[in-house]
Amino acid sequence: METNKQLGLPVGVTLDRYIKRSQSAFSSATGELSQLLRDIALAGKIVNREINQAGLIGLAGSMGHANVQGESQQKLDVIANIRFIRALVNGGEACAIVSEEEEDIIYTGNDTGKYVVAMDPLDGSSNIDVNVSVGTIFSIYRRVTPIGTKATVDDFLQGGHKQVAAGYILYGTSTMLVYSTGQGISGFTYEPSLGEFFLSHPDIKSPENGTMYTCNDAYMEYFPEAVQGYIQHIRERGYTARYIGSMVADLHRNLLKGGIYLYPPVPKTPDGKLRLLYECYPLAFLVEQAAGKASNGLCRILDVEPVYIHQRSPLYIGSTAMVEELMETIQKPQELT
Ligand code: FBP
Repeated sequence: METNKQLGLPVGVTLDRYIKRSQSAFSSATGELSQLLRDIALAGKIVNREINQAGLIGLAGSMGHANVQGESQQKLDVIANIRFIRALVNGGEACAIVSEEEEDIIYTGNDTGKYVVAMDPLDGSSNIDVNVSVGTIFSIYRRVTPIGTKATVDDFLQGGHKQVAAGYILYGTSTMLVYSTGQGISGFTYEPSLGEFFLSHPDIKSPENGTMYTCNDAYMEYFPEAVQGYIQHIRERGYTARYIGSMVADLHRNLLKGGIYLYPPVPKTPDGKLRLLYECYPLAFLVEQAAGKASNGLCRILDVEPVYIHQRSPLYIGSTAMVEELMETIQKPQELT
């Protein structure tokens, strides 16, 4: 017979409660960043519902034209963009937004807002229609322009170290929100019947090393020679390849199990494919909080100088030992052992 203890087991710590507790650790905290994180989580819940129902409510498929990056824009790219912008406009904490789906800075009308947000509303768009995991990536900065004035590009080009928070939402076998405010990184799993994110992965630490590498193998012959050498070398060591083609899903797997994600420069994208402000910086911030590493092949991603809002960068990110070995190989290719 069940004891009282077994009945009514706690369901867990909600994201809301966790944000509140984290905020109380900072006497100077005013709650605005907390509210911003809640606004992003709310938009994530709505986008999650629309992704799940896409095939039923005509949300699957392409818009039939390209986005500002010249990539085919999916209907869900547009919807996710609308949902996150609306949540940030209504939330009132963000004064401006940079989105992968928009050429220019989006002004929310909240000039009194203390924060700006850079985001990739739906990453891995090529996988949306085939029911493969996709994600949202966000990066938050405290503005440098005076509160009450119109934000400027300077608020976005502060550099990766100036992020006050970053995270991703993974729409996968379950939907998870993983974020950091610079005091470690935790993951929350969405419970749709309660409409709540619950703490499921407290204080994530990425394994120091791994045996999995993640890259688009079709471009191997175009990768820098040292990178080809490194991949050939770890293959000989018996490492395995995993590539979903949705960076958030690939990164999340490697974060928990150990591994390295590589998107080197290739002739088609000589500066790298991935965008610095809303893909590389936030994921580097998170992975470093989990004791991993992220580089552009020459320096830490967080040290890369931002010059313009849709700037691209090569990206090598994941378990410390793997990224370090790759960096050594890039710096001294002849010393592959
Ligand atoms: P989007 O944000 O436009 O989806 O682009 C990023 C991305 O889809 C990553 O998620 C993924 O890792 C990579 O591009 C796939 O690129 P490729 O199709 O060249 O392998």
